[in-house]
Amino acid sequence: IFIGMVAGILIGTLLQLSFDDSGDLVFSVFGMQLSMHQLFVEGLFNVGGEIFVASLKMLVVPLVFVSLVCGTASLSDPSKLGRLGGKSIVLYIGTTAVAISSAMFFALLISPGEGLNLIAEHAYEAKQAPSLGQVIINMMPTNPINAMAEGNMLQIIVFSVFFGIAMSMCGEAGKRLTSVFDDLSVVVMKLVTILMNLAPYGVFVLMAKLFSTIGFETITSLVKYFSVVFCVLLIHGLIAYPIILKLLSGLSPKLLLFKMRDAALFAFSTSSSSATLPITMETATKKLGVKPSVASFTIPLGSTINMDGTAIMQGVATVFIAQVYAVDLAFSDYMMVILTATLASVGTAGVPGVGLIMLAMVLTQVGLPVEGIGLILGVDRLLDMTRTAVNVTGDCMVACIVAKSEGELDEDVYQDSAAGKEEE
Ligand code: DAS
Repeated sequence: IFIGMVAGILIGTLLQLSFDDSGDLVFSVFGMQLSMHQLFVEGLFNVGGEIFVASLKMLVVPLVFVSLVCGTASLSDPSKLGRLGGKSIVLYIGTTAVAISSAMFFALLISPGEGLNLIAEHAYEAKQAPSLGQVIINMMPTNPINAMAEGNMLQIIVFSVFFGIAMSMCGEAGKRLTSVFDDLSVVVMKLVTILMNLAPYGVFVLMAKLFSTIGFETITSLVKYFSVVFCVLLIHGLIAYPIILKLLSGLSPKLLLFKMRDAALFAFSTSSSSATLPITMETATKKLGVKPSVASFTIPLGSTINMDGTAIMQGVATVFIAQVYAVDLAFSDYMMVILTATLASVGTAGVPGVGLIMLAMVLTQVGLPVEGIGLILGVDRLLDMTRTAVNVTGDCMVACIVAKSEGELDEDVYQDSAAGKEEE
């Protein structure tokens, strides 16, 4: 997968440079006039990339529903579910608060927006995000089929948990259904494995498309902002997470990061935690030894409410925009940013660019101009890729901590650096 990604970046960059130098070479194929851009960027890369991401997303709803029903039904006592949920949510919110606090600390230290008189070139339409109360009400599905059709992750989780609990209370009928769902789970996970084999090609076309169209010049005007977000993401993923994992579970951080690489590369390539969900689930269960009863709950929940990488971007962007517009934020404003960004991440799904919708909420909360988002839009795609990889890593880390604390982690698998390879 890594080779596919590097090859895609190289080919994409070369194509972009060739377009810049010699324009769009046109040649005739069977009498049709085709340009390089049409053939490769709009053709192979765009179509291939869209199909690959769509195939990943195709598995998300069946995977979450089937594995969560199995996982919930297999829990010996439903009260365990309460503990799982409580621990997961506390850890998700806690790591997000740590993420945004460190982001604002470094942003205030380096002041990326100081002295910049940038004008927003990109217009940005702020979408109104729901209030926390509305988010909690929205979690209850009025129509579970509709929730699945829309891919409403929180509603699918709620319905699956209720269905699984009811199944475990239905004696023989429940046992028969549980074995059906266990078999369905095997088939869905096999689909994930098949997709994993196509990953190098999918990642190649995604990266080639992106790097043949991304404007590098936008990065130069925002190099300080870009660097601060990128560095804090690395600090959070490579320093904060290992410390938290070691402190709370005693597990080896090196092994977690090593085994996360495929899922992180997927997240980086697709910029979507929810599209990466099937790979994250496979990583947690087959490579890290998290029992399906825990992974099937913590991973889907995390892909929706746990977005540490996104919170980091929001922390830096808020300070950056305040500095560019020369608005002095008080300490209480920074506290409000931490609270708003932490809660905002609960209500938004893991799809590309969702971080900007939440950023609009945060800026509004502290009275900063939302059009300031237009200043950073140009470099957001590359940062979205990196922060999605951090989001996904945080999901797996919490799954390991919760599983270990519940005695639901197979440490032999966790310690085995080759675990999960036989599947590929
Ligand atoms: N792309 C989002 C995700 O899937 C993160 C973001 O937009 O910040 O996690």
